[in-house]
Amino acid sequence: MFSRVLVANRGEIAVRVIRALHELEIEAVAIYSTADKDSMHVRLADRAVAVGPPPASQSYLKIPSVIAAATTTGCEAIHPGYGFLAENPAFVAACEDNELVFVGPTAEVMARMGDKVQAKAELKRAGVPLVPGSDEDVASSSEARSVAADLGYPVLLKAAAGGGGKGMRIVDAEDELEGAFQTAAAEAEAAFGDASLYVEKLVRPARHVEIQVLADARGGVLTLGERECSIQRRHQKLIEESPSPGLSAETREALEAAAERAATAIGYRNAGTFEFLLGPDQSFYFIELNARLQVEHPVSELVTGIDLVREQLRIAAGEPLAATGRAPRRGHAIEIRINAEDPARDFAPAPGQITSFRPPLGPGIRLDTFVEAGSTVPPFYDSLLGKLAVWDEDRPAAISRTLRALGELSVGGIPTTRELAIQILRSEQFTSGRYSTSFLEEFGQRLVAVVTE
Ligand code: MV4
Repeated sequence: MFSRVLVANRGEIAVRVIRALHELEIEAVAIYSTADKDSMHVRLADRAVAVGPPPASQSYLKIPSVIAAATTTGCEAIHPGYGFLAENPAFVAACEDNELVFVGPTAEVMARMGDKVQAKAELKRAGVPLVPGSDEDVASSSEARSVAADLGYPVLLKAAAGGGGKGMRIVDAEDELEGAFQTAAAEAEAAFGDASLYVEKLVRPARHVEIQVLADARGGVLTLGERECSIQRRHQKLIEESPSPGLSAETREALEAAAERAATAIGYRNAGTFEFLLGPDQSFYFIELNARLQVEHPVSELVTGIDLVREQLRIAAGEPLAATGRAPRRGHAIEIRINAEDPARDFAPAPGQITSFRPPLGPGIRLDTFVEAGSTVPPFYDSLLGKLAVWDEDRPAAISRTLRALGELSVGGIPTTRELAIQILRSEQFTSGRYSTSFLEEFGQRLVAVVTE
């Protein structure tokens, strides 16, 4: 196992990775921008290296600075967390060039899976069901129009270099295609430097269900069940849970078998997530592979008892998985993202100073956060303050316990999404489990009105 590892991230995920390192008796080296010099991850690490000024492009995203922080401190490996450099093949290559182990997949697999069209083609060959669509990039709006005519409207235009909803446009009818094509291509070019688009039939209503896997360097694959991620707003997930209330045991096994086949077929190594859309008739379609640890990973940890970060480190160190196949699981887990956002201002980020902080505690509660009373939340990064993850025997008990914990949580000084989460958990649509990705579009206004009145 490694003896010293660089944590190339900040915020709650840097704290989370440092905890896993310390439990394995590995020294943790933090990096920080000047905006984060007093942040919790810096204080919990054994050493910390300044990498630049506040903008991420000049600090956390600056590959030479991050690599230098690792080499000058004698680190053997780098854990990227999520976001920042976690899915950047050039960064993985830079690690390889400097004899640093990247805690994640190889640069080669990452680059292949980062191209969504190529990822779909490889998974199709592995026998994984895909949404019907153009199997290739469409070169022009007229080609998109001809594919869409064959598929039937509504269709979705997606960026080949994209993911997470950027450069995506719903097209309800042919007369909207030209405009949607131009905006989606421009958005994709601006966000990814690549305007390539592909076309898919729109699955609606759909649930967003993802399968967590671990894969080792010898081809061993363990699946850890699903996370239901349909409660989201502008492609930002707000609540995740496992198991999904909308999945039959047969469909769950089919999804896990598909993810296992896919991981094997592409030679995947690391923790990874296969995203699927689930139709109301239990039909399912692969959409994307997330080749990293995800924000919502605690949900899977709570139902399986497996520490995903510890397993990532073991896999990166060349150790085989202790078990493969299906991880046993028990009970129900719910995660609530607590964001520094103002419901009265359409959930605009609301950084600032936290004047008081009371974390929820007690049975079945886990809080992954980097803030405490007196913390300053800088305006340069995402608005995630922390994640409340709750476990209980079954879904109704987990919902009650989550509401109890949200009642205990108190954040003073800045507005948060706490109250919105309470309204969602109390809604009939959520408690019944009958919701889709349209949940907040359909009920968001009403719930926000309750919060802001
Ligand atoms: C879709 C889809 C429906 N049909 N693809 C969203 C992010 C990215 N990972 C893929 N996503 C979707 N792809 C097809 N063919 C629905 C989503 C989707 C979604 C779409 C609009 C608004 C909210 C959404 C939330 C989750 C998934």
